[in-house]
Amino acid sequence: MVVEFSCPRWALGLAVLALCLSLLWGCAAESPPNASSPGASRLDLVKSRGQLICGVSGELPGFSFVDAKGQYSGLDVDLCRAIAAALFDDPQAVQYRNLNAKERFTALQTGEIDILSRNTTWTISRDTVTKLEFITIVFFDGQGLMVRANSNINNLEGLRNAAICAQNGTTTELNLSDQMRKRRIPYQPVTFEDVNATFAAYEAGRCQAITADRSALITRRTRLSQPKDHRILDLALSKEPLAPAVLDGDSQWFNAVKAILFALIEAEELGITQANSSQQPKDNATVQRFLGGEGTLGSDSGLTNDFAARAIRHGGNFGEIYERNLGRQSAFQLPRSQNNLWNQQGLLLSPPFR
Ligand SMILES: N[C@@H](CCC(=O)N[C@@H](CS)C(=O)NCC(=O)O)C(=O)O
Repeated sequence: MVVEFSCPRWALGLAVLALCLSLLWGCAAESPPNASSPGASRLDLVKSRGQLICGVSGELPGFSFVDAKGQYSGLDVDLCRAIAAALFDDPQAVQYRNLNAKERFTALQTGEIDILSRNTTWTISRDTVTKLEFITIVFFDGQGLMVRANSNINNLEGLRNAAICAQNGTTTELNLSDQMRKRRIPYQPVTFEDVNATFAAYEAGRCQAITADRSALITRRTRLSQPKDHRILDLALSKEPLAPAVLDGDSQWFNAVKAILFALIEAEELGITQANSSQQPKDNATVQRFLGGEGTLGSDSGLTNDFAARAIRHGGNFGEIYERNLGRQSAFQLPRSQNNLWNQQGLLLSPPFR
C-alpha cells in the first residue's frame, strides 16, 4: 500500500523558515563571541563588556612585555591602559592577547581584539587590503641590522652571501629583500614565525646578522646572554611608522580611540601631567575644554567629557608614558628625537582639541 503524504504549502513554508532560523542561530553561535553585530559600533560593545581587549606582542620589552608574574608593561600596553582609563576610569580594565606578527591582523578581522597596539608599521596595503584603520603614529622607527660586535660587518655590502635572520609576516622581511635586490647583494634569508626562535637562531650563530625594527633590536638585545657582544649598525633600511590600529568601517570606535590617543599627545603639549592634572587653572579655556570642564568634546566622541582627565590622571601624558617605558626612566634610555612633540623638533602632533 502506498501511503500518500500530502503537505499543505503553508506547513512546508513554516518548516523551511524553522530550518533557516535554526541554521542562522547555529551560525551566530559559531561567530566570535566578541564580534559586533553589523551596524553596531564596537564602542558600545566594549562599554557593555566593561573591558578592552587589546592585541599586543608580549615579547618586546619597552613596547609590550609580559613578565613571569603575568604583568604587562611597555608603551603599547600603556596606550591600552589609557584607553581603558578613559572609558572606564580604570586602567586595569584590559585583557591582553599576545599575538605574533602573522596572527595580529586576523585577530582584528575576526573581532577577537578591539585594538591592535603592537609595534605595527602603518602601510598603505595594510590600510586597504588588510582593512585596518591606523589611529596615529606613536613611534617613528626604522629597520635596523644587528651583528656580532667583533665582526667586521659595517654595512649591507658586508653581508654578501650571509645568512640574515628575520621574523616572517613583517615589513622587515620585505624591506630586506628590496634593499638587497637594489644593491644586487645575494644573501640567505632565514625566517621564523616566532620572535624567540628568530633571536635564538641569531644568537646560536645560524645567521651573521638579524634584522628588525631598530627599537626591537635595541630592546631585545638586552635579553641576549651577552648584550655587549652585539652591535646595531648605523643604518636604516626603511621607515617604520608604528601605529595602533582598529578594524576599518567603524568610525565611531575609530574616532573614540583617536580622541583618547591624541589626548595623551595634547596633554604633553599643554604641560598637563599625571601629577598636576587635577590642579589646572579654571580660567584657561583650552585646558578646560580639553579636560571636560567646558564643552562637549568627549560626549561628541561617545565618551565622557572628562575622558582625557581620566587617562592622564591614571597613566600620565604621552611624554611620561615614553620616558617610563623607553626613555630616561627605562633600561633603554632611548632619546625622544623624532618621537618628540612637533614643537620640540619631533614629529608627534595632535590636532587641536576644539
Ligand atoms: N613593524 C614591523 C615589524 C613588527 C614585528 O612583528 N616585529 C617582530 C620582530 S622583533 C616582533 O615584534 N615580534 C614579536 C612577536 O612576534 O611577538 C611590522 O609591522 O611588520
